[in-house]
Amino acid sequence: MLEAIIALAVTAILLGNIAMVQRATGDAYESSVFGSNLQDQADTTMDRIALALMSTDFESLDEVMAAPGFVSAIDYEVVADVEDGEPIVGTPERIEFDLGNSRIVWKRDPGAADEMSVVWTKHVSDMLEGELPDPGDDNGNGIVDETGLAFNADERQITVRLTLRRTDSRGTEYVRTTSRRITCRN
Ligand SMILES: [Ca+2]
Ligand SMILES: [Ca+2]
Repeated sequence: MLEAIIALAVTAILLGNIAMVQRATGDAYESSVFGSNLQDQADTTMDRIALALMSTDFESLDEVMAAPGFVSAIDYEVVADVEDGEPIVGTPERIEFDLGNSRIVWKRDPGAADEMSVVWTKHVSDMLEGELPDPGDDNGNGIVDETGLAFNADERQITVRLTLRRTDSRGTEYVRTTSRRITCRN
């Protein structure tokens, strides 16, 4: 009888351990999926930004500041054609960080009656990873107090930095940051 109880107890402990291991594996799997989805989202958004800015005439981006300055929105015009060496630009477009809604919004013909806007991503961090609102460059990237989407100019290139931040149902926070240096068309 005692042996049977011990055997049962051992089995129960064993089963309990297996259940715990399975649960832990499930958690790890879910969090890795959550994290990699957020990374994919950051990469896809960066690809879209890069594609837009690559087909832009650098001369038209005069408001983009050099380090340690930055802008969190960029107005540009896509080069539609080149005639006698002069770029013919198309409709104005804008990529902006909507801080209040933590989103990046792309706009075509901003401010016009037929403005078109598309949300490129949600979950944008208020500040870039490691940067704090206190004065100074907290994350040591040469840009001061940069937002979760930040553009800055360097020679004829634009550096784009992006941080996405999202909390899962268990309260675990995921942060994914990506940056890219983009060479404009002209
Ligand atoms: Ca910084
Ligand atoms: Ca700071």
